[in-house]
Amino acid sequence: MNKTVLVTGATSGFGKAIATVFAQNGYDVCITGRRAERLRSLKMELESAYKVSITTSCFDIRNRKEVEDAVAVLKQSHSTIDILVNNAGLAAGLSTIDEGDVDDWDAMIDTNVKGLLYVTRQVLPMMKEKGGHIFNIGSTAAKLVYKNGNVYCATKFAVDALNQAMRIDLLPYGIKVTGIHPGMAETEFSIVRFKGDEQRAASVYRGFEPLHAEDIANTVYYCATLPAHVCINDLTITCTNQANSAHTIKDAERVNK
Ligand code: NDP
Ligand code: 8X3
Repeated sequence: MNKTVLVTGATSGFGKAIATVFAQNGYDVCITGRRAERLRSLKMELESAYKVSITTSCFDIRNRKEVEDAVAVLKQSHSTIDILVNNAGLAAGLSTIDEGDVDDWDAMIDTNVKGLLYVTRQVLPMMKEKGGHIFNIGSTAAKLVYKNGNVYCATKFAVDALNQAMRIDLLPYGIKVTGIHPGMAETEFSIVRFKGDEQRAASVYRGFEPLHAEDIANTVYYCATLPAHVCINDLTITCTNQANSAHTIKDAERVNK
């Protein structure tokens, strides 16, 4: 029987790439997100390319009842979830704390922190018996606050704290917990942050090669396939032109172009 991976936020970016790499390697994958059409087309694409079963589950991770109902449905078709990738998340806006939009703050806290907790709480009973592996997608913003990043960074610091807490609490069950902390990656992340302004979003990555979603997917897959006694606790991954969340250079600034 194939192992099963549940990936939140699989309609785009990292989540879509993570679902794809696991399907390529023979895992059954449960894919979630709010955009039903994207879930349907990814299911068709992966099932026609690989001999795996893809289950779609469309819900808003901020809504506790929707999360509970969705995982209850998954339980009817899957006795176990071997790997949970808590990936769904967003940044909304970029401004000083005194000018921040409170609705943006709610969206980030509700999605990046509370949504991750809701899903984890519901999935854990499906993992505790046999052990498993939880990946929490944090960020370089979980390690160093940057200007105007305030609440987004706070949510990712919270994810980092939850990585540490889960690792302690889940030791008795043989559940590995890995925090993955990517730097700048050109997904739909900045389009969402800048509310659909694609030009502003593209300008974030101009002049250097950022991470690609596949770089993170391959890293998650690597961590997931290590021997049973080995757990990578925490990984920070940036493109070569980025040192941390506050220091990135353009290719033109490099001395050895
Ligand atoms: P994308 O915007 O491309 O993907 C975000 C995913 O999250 C989508 O599938 C989206 O699905 C899902 N999502 C967002 N809100 C909700 C919600 N309320 N309910 C359910 N699903 C939701 O961005 P990335 O792939 O870049 O982001 C993935 C994760 O990586 C996030 O946690 C982000 O903070 C983090 N990250 C991103 C970095 C980057 O530079 N790109 C760097 C470091 C971390 P849908 O809209 O269909 O609901
Ligand atoms: C996403 C990358 O640099 O906007 O976490 O914080 S950044």
